Amino acid sequence: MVATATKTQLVLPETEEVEQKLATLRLTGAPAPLQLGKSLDGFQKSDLTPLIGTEFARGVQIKELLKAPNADELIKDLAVLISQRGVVFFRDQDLSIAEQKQLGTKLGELSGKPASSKLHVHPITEETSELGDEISVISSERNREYVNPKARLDRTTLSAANWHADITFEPVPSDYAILKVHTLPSFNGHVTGGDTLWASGYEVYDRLSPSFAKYLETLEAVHEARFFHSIAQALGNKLRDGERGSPGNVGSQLEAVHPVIRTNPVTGWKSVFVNPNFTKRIVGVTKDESDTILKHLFNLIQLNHDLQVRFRWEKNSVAIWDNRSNYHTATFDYGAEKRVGDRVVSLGERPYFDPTSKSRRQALGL
Ligand SMILES: O=C(O)CCC(=O)C(=O)O
Ligand SMILES: [Fe+2]
Repeated sequence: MVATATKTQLVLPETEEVEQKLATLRLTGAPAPLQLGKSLDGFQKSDLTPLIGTEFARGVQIKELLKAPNADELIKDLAVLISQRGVVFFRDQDLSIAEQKQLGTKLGELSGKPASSKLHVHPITEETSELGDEISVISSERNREYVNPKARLDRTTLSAANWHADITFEPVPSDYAILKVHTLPSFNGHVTGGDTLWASGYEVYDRLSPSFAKYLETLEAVHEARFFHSIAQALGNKLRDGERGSPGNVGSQLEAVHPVIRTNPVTGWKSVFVNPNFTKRIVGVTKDESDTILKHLFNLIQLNHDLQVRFRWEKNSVAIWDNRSNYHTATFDYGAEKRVGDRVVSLGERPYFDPTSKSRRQALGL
């Protein structure tokens, strides 16, 4: 059973418009968790760690899955697999932008996302973007454009500060994201560097004591990303304040309130849903309490390498992850070289907490 989305109060006055839009939308996902079917059984794949990450064998092409006579069954099972394993990898993909967008759309549609949730348009995507509104180009060169060298001493030197789930500042955040990296840095003559790491929010939940978990289940937190205003300015782009893939994602406030513990509608499992990049404040407690609780939750994400997986990219590797219950972070261990990829982020349901849902370990009887 999936509970209806809880009503949350956004904190800025101009978000009233967003609140009204949200009230008109049906924003829950599938009525019950989905079972993983057998359609992908014939494809060779291996789990990269016990907790998170599965890699398909070389030769499996997403393009072929999309074209297969049982494509809907395959893509639905792929969605369930991604939601269960957190992130799934494919090598050597011959995948066009159109196919990447088609997959981004189908993963959510076939696993029960609300009809009003489409592909996300990032607030800093330029209006004349070559690959279209729904593609974010992840580019090392572009990153360098908006880093102000004068602010060097104000930036953290701790790489683990950048763990996040994508776009949680949106009232209707992401279900899945698909990143294909086609240009990679090299060192000593071979491709290396720029790995990405993912962490399991399901396991973060499972590391809480039952009484603390129960308390966190009553809380909501503010997610905010107004730093994108200055990035858009530095890039010379107008911030996208129209509909960003959902009628619920509009305006320039870039702020939302979400439950601290979230139920994933596809698996039915609970996860911790706060992240170091975007979550600023737990609502209804003192600032000191909020800082202390968030610090502990961020530590669980950042300091537990046994709930993380690290992926070494090759040219045209593809990663697909579930943003509802996982975190990720890039690695900037390369110099002036180019690293470029294309990313599609799809939108899911309005985050909710279902008190009857189970933790991952509970559900798997671990
Ligand atoms: O560049 C990467 O490895 C990941 C960047 C990122 O956070 C994303 O694509 O959502
Ligand atoms: Fe990201």
